[in-house]
Amino acid sequence: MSVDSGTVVATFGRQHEVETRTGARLECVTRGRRQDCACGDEVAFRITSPGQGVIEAVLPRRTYLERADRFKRKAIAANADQVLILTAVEPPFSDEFVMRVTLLAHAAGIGALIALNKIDLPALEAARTRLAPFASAGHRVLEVAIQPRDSIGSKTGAALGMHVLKASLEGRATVLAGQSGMGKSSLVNALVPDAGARIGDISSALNAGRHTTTFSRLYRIDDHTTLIDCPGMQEVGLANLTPSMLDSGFADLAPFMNHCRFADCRHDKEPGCALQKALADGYVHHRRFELYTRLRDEVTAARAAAY
Ligand SMILES: Nc1nc2c(ncn2[C@@H]2O[C@H](COP(=O)(O)OP(=O)(O)OP(=O)(O)O)[C@@H](O)[C@H]2O)c(=O)[nH]1
Ligand SMILES: [Mg+2]
Ligand SMILES: [Zn+2]
Repeated sequence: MSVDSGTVVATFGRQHEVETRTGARLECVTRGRRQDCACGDEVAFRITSPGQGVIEAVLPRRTYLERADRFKRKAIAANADQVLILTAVEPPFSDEFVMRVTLLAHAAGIGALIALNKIDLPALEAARTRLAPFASAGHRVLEVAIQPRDSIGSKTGAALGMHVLKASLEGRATVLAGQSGMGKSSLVNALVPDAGARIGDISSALNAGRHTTTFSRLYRIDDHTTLIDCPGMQEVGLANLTPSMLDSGFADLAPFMNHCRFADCRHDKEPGCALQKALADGYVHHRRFELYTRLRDEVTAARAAAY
């Protein structure tokens, strides 16, 4: 049987859905147990029976986004150009989650764009304030209302900010990351009309019956624009980062760290610490410094344990 190439468009554990060059879909397994492939991968496959195939090889990747705990690296997506981190006015998002994903993008050498969703809700200012440090660190922060609601919670009105968001996805492969309830499925449905992604209703009583997506999927927005939805990113381990990647990933703090008296400054109580001085002088947010030290300690501990 001949070998052809295609794109991995969905992963369910060890099962992968491959889109062939003619647009057909095949259910595929990987050949070796160690073969790891991710949504977005270009693969060489062989058809084994109608609708089924085997992935023979993963073709060279342009980029590879992954996360890791101290035991295992986990693929997120391959060949992506950027990550879109979706946050929302409500429910509250974790700035630590946002920071972790920007660091994974940094480690993969791709950009991270942030969108604040649900700007129709009243707590907008507080959410903006929490995202301000990311804008200072050089990330683009867009504001949208993908599926605005009225005061009694019915879907109403036109979406806001979608033209700008669409323009920033145009022509790129984008990984969509965000905590539960931020509006990822709503975004997929807005951009890919036949996607049919399930939209959970976080406001429903006790969150009962809420559908959460459990596998990654690549959606085609147009011929040269794709969106990879990656649910299940609740844990964003950074064990694959080196300490220097972490430092440079904090783009707002890194310039100060380079001026500490000691090259191995821990930015704690060392004399001549430029980062502590920047903090005291108000050039650095306390929250950013706190996040930095926490994530640095995690990265250092994970490396000490695993490598
Ligand atoms: N008020 C308001 N609600 C929105 C907006 N966009 C989405 N929602 C609602 O937010 C809730 C969560 O949206 P989802 O798209 O299911 O969120 P998700 O990120 O896919 O969540 P998980 O699948 O749990 O990871 C739904 O009830 C949406 O209708 C918006 O712009 N404004
Ligand atoms: Mg969802
Ligand atoms: Zn220092």
